[in-house]
Amino acid sequence: MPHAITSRTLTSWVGLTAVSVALTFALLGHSGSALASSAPSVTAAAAPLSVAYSATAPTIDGTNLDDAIWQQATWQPMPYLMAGTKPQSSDFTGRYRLLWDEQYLYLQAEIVDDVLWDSRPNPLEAYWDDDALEVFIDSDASGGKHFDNHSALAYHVALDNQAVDIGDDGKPHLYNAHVKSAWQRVASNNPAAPYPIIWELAIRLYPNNYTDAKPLSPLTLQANQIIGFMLAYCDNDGSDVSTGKAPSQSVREHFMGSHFIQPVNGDSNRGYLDASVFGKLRLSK
Ligand SMILES: [Ca+2]
Ligand SMILES: [Ca+2]
Ligand SMILES: [Ca+2]
Ligand SMILES: [Ca+2]
Repeated sequence: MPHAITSRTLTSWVGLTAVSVALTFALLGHSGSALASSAPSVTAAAAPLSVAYSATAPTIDGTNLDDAIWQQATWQPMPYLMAGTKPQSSDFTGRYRLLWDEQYLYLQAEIVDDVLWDSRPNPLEAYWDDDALEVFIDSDASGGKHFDNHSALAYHVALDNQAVDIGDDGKPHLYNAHVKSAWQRVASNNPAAPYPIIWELAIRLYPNNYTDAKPLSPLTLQANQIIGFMLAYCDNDGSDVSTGKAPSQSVREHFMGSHFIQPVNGDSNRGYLDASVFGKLRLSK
């Protein structure tokens, strides 16, 4: 097993004391950005989340929560701790909404993160210990082990908008053709504003038997398709650097997700291994 993966597995144990039941979100003090006041109970066993069809494709540019296209979609929370420690709302808070058309699953997230951290310039190195938006996709909701195959993918979208996952060879690879990504900070004249990030993705879905040796064409999405899905955020603010750790060795502080994962031996960080812990989406039209 590569050293990097060992580090990640160990990370999941460090400081993990309990699964968060729900975060109580603080209301954010800027227009149109009040996060949910309480988190619904979201579990992998819950009914599929209905995702609305959009006849007009949203522009992926990391702007505009008020875009009429996105008003068709319902905000969903990211309240569950999967590794590390539970953050204050000013440290991390996230919510997201989804749309689809025949070409893409679209995602708009609003992320509050007090410090943006990208200490490893190599996009293939310990990307989960830099800030990253992580999207888990299982195009046919087959579930099962996917660490080194593509029956499901865990795209770690980094601050440079590149998408990384483990390939069939057990090593990290870029899958930038699968995920179009853009993010920006929200400007405000309020000095107390959290300056959240609007992060937008357009995600291609691929067949269960996609391989790196024989990449297949993306799927044409269809109404009533059931898709395995989770969203997570790897939050590192570099706080361990101030206590002596080298930036290249710093470890993410919080790994927060959209779905409750039943821990195994105390470990809730199972999404990158097992697609059976994902939630489900139904494409509605
Ligand atoms: Ca943070
Ligand atoms: Ca990096
Ligand atoms: Ca699958
Ligand atoms: Ca951060």
